[in-house]
Amino acid sequence: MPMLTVYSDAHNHHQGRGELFGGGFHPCVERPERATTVLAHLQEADLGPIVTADRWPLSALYRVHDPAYIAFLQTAYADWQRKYPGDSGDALPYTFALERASQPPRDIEGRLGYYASDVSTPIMGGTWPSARAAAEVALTAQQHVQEGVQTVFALCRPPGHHASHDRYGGYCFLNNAAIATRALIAAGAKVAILDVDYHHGNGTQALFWTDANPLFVSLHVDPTADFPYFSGTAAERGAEAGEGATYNLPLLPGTGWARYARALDEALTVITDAVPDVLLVSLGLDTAANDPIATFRLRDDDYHHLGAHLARFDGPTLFVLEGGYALSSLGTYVTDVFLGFLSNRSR
Ligand code: OKP
Ligand code: ZN
Repeated sequence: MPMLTVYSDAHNHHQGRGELFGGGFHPCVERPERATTVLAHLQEADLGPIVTADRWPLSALYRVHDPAYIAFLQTAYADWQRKYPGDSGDALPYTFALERASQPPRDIEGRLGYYASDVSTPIMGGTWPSARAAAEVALTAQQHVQEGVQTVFALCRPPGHHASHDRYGGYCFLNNAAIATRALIAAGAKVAILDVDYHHGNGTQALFWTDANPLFVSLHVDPTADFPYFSGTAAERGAEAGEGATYNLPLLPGTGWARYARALDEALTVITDAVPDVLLVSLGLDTAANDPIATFRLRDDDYHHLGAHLARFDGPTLFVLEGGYALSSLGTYVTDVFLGFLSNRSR
């Protein structure tokens, strides 16, 4: 059975110069080549049609994000340029709202710190159009799922799973997976999210913390050891109506395929037991041994296996691209996941 991919070349407008860690400024690993190499490999593998995203109204984003936060994203760079005229560089905060006042401050640098969670996520003039386009890729993809396509890939960039109601960070601005999930739920679907990115999807978890639908299941590195540090333990299981609908499977740094596959099977058992109408996979490829910012040790062949395991769910499946920074392998990892998935599915 073929799959459908949704893409937008508007991701290209978001090209950060650098991110701060380790006491220095480093070229951004979250770069346009990520999406273009994945696209090129999908075209080459010929797994199904590739379509362009439709335009969607901002109301589809307001199901997930604060309108004031959306307005901030739209004007942040112009405000930054007004403060730093000339060659302004990327907008980055330097101080953060650890305790939030009821209103963001007036000055742009204060507003950046109010809405940001880290110094790895630069904003430039192209950030808003790219972030919006990524959300539109996810929205268009979920529309195709609603219309009966069984396997759909939202080739989103920038990624989304660290973005919450009114915070950006971890290279994420709009939570593409959550926006698609809200649209599916609004259409009556019971959704399960499986987040296989190396990093905990703290934004997605926060957005659905008190909701029974969707079920949120995540495999990621132990947050005591790596980003995002402040969420992702097994003890976090949701609250109120959402109690038990968050299921974290943290894994030690250095985890390889054998241990990973056991956790993946546990996750898929939790998901298949819940009998969702749609599975949304937050697909991060930064679990690879050669990823420049991560410590897991998945090897080339393991991405075919990962896809094959995911095929244990036999219903409509929406894949949303998250992280993965090994530029020379990323396209192969993605196509291998789909080759493994499609060859093990009955529809
Ligand atoms: C985004 B996604 C590197 C610092 C990296 C941010 C990581 C964001 C990951 N030493 N900090 O989940 O792939
Ligand atoms: Zn990641």
